[in-house]
This record gives sequence, structure tokens and C-alpha cells, in this order.
Amino acid sequence: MSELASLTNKDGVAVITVNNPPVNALSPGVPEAIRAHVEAAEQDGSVKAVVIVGGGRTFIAGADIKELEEAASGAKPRVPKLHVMLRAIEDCAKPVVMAIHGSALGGGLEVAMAGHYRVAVPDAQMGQPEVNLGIIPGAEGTQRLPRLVGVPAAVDMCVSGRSVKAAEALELGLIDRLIEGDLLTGAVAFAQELVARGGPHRKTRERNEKLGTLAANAAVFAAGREQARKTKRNQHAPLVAVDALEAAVALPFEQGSQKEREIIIECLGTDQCRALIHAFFAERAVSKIPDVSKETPTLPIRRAAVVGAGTMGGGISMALANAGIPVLVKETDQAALDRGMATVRRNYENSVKRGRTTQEVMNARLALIQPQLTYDGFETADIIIEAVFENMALKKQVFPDLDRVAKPGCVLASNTSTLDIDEIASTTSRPEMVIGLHFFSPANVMRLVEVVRGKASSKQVIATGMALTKALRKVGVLVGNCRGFVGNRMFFPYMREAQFLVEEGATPAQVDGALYGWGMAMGIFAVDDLAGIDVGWRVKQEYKHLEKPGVRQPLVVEKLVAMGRLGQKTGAGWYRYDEARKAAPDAEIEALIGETAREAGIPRRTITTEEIVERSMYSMINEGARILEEGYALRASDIDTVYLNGYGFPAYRGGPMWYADTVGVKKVYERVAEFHREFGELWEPAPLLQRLAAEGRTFASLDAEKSGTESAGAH
Ligand code: 3H9
Repeated sequence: MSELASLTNKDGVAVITVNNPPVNALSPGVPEAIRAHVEAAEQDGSVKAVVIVGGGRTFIAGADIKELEEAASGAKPRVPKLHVMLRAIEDCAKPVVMAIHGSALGGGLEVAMAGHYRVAVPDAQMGQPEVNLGIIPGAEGTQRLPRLVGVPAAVDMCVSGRSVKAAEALELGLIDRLIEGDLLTGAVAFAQELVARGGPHRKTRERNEKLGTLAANAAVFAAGREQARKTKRNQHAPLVAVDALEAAVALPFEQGSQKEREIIIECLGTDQCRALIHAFFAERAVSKIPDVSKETPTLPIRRAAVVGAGTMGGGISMALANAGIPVLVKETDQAALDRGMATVRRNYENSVKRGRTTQEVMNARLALIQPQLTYDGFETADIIIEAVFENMALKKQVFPDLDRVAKPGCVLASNTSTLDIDEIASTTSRPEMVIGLHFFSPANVMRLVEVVRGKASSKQVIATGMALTKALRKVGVLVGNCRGFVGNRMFFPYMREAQFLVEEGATPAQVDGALYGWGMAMGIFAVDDLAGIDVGWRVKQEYKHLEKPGVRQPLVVEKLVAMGRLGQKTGAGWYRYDEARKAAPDAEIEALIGETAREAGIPRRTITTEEIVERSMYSMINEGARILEEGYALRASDIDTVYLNGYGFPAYRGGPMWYADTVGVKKVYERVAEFHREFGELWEPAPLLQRLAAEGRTFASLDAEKSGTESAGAH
């Protein structure tokens, strides 16, 4: 029989083990193999019960997303059909017990729910995360889940995509028993108890007692749709997941399943689904670095040190402590150190208040962070992360000190967001040990870390930086050493256009409203106010010497800095803020913008939402194309991953480069060329954008073509 699942007999219990590493996805052949073994077990007189278990690290992580990708792209219009296998399991005359460890997600949970019983180890996770891929559960999950856990919990799980741990699953009725010891032994024992107890063994599809009526559930469905609109803004799948769940209540099982199938097929045809599947694989592609193989040995990071206890230093220390890594934090004066530690403590206290962590965990984490004013103990650190002000002169003072105190083999990382990592490395005797680790604020929360490769950074140091981001449960993206790296280099033109747009007649609230409505997590002016207007301003000063005379520069920001309107922290920036830091448009700013434009002779006009979105997105994409061509990002999909995890770009649009493909590279190029004619040299089309447009190609095709052949920042 197929190797994708094996069958053994354990004291009268048939054990079917799924073997499709790494995550036992239901790839072609797997459902067939499971079904064949179930049918064989049913026929075998020596078998009294069946246990289905996942081989390796997990139960079943779902349908094969590669297959879904093919269906969504139209390459293979076949939606995986798991129903025949599910029916064989559920109709088996002998009790079928699902033994769950690791993850039972999507199709994995759907398989589990077709069994008559489920047992799980305490850290097993179960969920229907399909909405994160722009689809709904498509193998009767929307029909069986409410039958097991009730309608409200099923709506919550299918709309949010969140998974539940075994203890919650037990409470909900999703599983029947927790197994504390060896899973297989416990599952077989449970199956034998069932045999001794005798039937009937209920089919999930026939369990209607938790469904209730449409009328009784009307408020639940309304709340589910509201939850979808709020938490999955602009997204289609979470809303229609509620339709499918409604069908479970309104219709008999067969018809409800049919409705579910129609909905998933419709979802698979959407841009949102294609974009979200792209985002899934893009995030996993970042660890594939052509010249730094997975086998590259990494340096163990057991102890860390951070220089600077400001917003970034404090957040980075928390991220390290959260991963169980003890960290020394150094500041130059006691007041700054106390301020930094007070913020760290407050952040943890807030997490406890919100129920995200416990007092015990908070205490343990705080105990891992040691504040100090000296470099004492830095010689024991495996990595030192510098997080001082974004100023080259300052960094050049710090790194020689680090070089002096660090042990050989210690990684020296800078959290710079824009500065030249090679210049920083040149102040040490060991540039091969230096890399950038650009965390995003708040560093204890944001997933993105740009791992900046200097020209001398060793492969081992790069592999260590990437491994550390994984250990911190973050997404590390390798980028080359150019001004602003990937994220901020693209953010500069995005910010520039936003400021030009207000000078030409839009208001900050109008620009932000257009971007938020389009899907960005926040408007760009709101972001600038949150980060501090002086932060971007200081960076601009570092590069002032590179500005070309005669080329237009934003004019208002300089005035804001001079007025001390630095954003939320000063109560005013692009907006005015109340005590609760709630933003309101400010007539004073609008007058200042108008006056500045008049003085500079910039004609004011009505700006449309479409123009705001196009100038914002296309300025980013044009710069992204340059970055790609110059080799500072390995793949277009890496650029997307940066934007999805660090800049609040909506995942259902796939990232800036994927969005360009969705709009059509030719169309984007043509608009960029028009803006070039209208606004001048800042809009000069990137040669790569022009070439792809001429050849009728996409950024995705470029990734596919060059996969495995180039390296970020190789030059
Ligand atoms: C679904 O089930 C629809 C159904 O309703 C039926 C419809 C008809 N397929 O994440 P990792 C690969 S939708 C294919 O690094 P971890 C992944 O690309 C699905 N491949 O591991 C990577 O490959 P590579 C619902 C998959 O330990 C490797 O496995 N299910 C799949 O950090 C390791 O992955 C989900 O959405 C898959 N289903 O995390 C769950 N899953 O090494 C998606 C993973 O070549 N998966 N791969 O880069 C996950 O959330 C995580 O992978 C998991 C493990 C938590 C399971």
C-alpha cells in the first residue's frame, strides 16, 4: 500500500499513520491512502477499532496549499475533494478515533471531525485557518464544526481563523479526551474502552443537538458578520464563511455541504485568495538564501546584550526575554535607564491586564532583563545589539567599544534603520561578525526584522541572524546594505508623495482616509505622528548632502519640526491629539499647508482618492523594482513579506510587488511614466519595471525564474 499512510494492528486496533512530511498535508495520494486503509481495517475481522495518527511532528496541517494555489491560479481548476475519504471514515462500522498532536488545521481538523472520537495531547492546536488564505473550510468543516462546538464557537473560529489548544477544545466538545502521556498508547487504550463499551458510535454529521434554529442563531450570525467587518476589514472570505455556517443550521447536511462547496469555489477565484496564498509561501521563502544553505552552522545565542534602553532597545530586550534569552541592557545615564525599564515594566503590566500573559510569566521575563550603566558582563554575550540614536557618528563611537568588550565569536548587530552597515562595521576589527538587525517598533510586537547583510558579514553570522529571528518568533528577511534597506527605502518615496499630495490640495485626513480605506493598517500621516516626525526628519538630515539641487522636496515637515509639532508625543503633529491620544484634524495645519503651497507657487486642486492610492502605491513599487534589480532584495516576494509584516500592508493585497502584478505591471509602468512626465525626475521609471511591462511579465514570474540563483546584497 501507499507509503503516504501506513497500517499496523495493535492489539485489535488498526493504527493508520499519515506519512507526508513535513506537516502531513493532504496532498494527492494522501486522502486515497487513508481511505484505503480505513476500508481495509473495516474488512479485517481481527480489527475492532481504528486510530488515525500523524507521523512525525504533527497530525495533519490541512489541504495541500500548493494544490489550492494551482486551483486559485486556474492552472488546475480542481478543488481538492476530500469528501469521499471523509465519508469512508464517518461511515466505518468500527469506531474511528483521531489521535491529535501538533496541528489539526483546516482539512486536518476536517478529517479529525469525520472520526467518531478525538483525543489530543495538551499542546495540540486545532483550527479552521482557511480565512487566512482567502477561502472558507471546504471539506465540510463549516458543517461539522458547529455540530461539535455549537454555532457561536464555530462562527468565532471560522471568522477569526484562530486555533484552540486541547484544553479549550475539550471544553468546547471538539475533542473527547486529553492524553497526558504517550499519545498512541492513550488513543489505543481509549479505542479499546469504546469497543468494550459497545456502540452506537455517532456520526458527527448526524449530531444536530447543538445547531439550534436560524431564528435562535440570528444574533450570532449578525455578530459574526460584524466581527468579520471589523477584524478582517475589506475581506470577502470571513463574511461568506458565516453564510456557510448559516447553511449548516438552515439546511440538511448534504445541502449545507453543497453550499459550502459553491462558496469555496467562488473564493478560490478571487484576487484576495491568490494574494493570501502568495503571502503564505512568500513568508516561507525568506529562509531560502541561495549562498547560505540551511546546513550553514549557526552560533548558539544563549545570552544577549543590548546597547540603549529607548523605545527600540527596550522592545528588543523584551523580545529576547520573551524567547527566554537573558539580556543585559546598557544606558549612559541612570534617568534614561530608569525611563526605559519603566516602559518595559508597563508594557508587561498591560499584557497581564489584558490577559495575554500571567503575573508569573511577567516576573520571569523581567528577571531576564538586567539594566546597567556599564559594559560589565558584555564579554559573556553571544550577541550584542546596538540600539542607540539613528546617528552615524554615535554608532561609530559605540562599535569600537563593542569590539573591545565582546568575546571572539560574538555577533555585533546594529538596529540601524537606514545607515550604512559597512561603515559601521569598518570601525571594528571584525567586520565579518557585524550585521544589521533592523527591528520594527514596537519591537516586542512587530514580526518583521530586516537582517542586513554587510559586504563582510560571514555566512555563519547571517545564518545566526536569521535563526535568531525565528527563535524570537519573528520573520527575518535578508536585505542588502543600501540606504533605508528595503522597507524604509520604499517608505521614503511613499512619504514624499503623501506630503506632495497635501501641498497640492489634499488634507492629511483625506490621504490617510484613502490609504486606510484601501486597506493599509494606518494612514501614513498617522504613522508619522506615532513614530515621531523628528525621527524621519533626523534620517533626512543624515542624507541631506545627497539631495539634488532643483529637485522638489516636501516643505511642510521642516516647519512642523521647527514648531515642535513632533506627533503624538508632543500632542500635535499632522493631527492634534487629546489626552487619550485620539487624533483630530487640525485647522492650523491645514492653513499652514495652504500657506506653504502658496508661497512655493504650488497650484492647489482637488485630489481624488484614486490619485492618492496610485501615487502612494506606485511610488513604492517603482522603488521596489529598483531594489530588486540592484540586488538588495533576493525576491519580489521578500519585498512583499517586508511590507506585510512591518508596514501594515494588507495581506489580502499580497504586498506591493504582488499588487503590481495584480493591477498589471504594464498599467503600473504607464502610470509611473505619466507621473514622470507630469512631476519630473523623482518619478523616473525603474528600468526593471519598464522591461517587465514591455515583455508582458510579472514580478512573480521573475521570482520563479531566478529562484535559487542570486543573493541579497551580494555586491
Ligand atoms: C485547507 O485545509 C482547506 C480545506 O478546508 C480543504 C479545502 C478543500 N500545504 O510553516 P512551516 C509547508 S487550507 C502545503 O515553516 P512550522 C511550508 O510551506 C490549509 N505545504 O512550519 C513549509 O515548506 P518549506 C489550512 C505546507 O512548523 C513547510 O511545510 N491549513 C502546508 O513553522 C514547513 O512549514 C493551514 O493554513 C500545507 N497545508 O509551522 C496551515 N503547511 O519548508 C498552514 C505547511 O518548503 N500551515 N506547509 O518552506 C501552518 O500554519 C504551519 O505550517 C504549521 C507548522 C503551523 C502547520
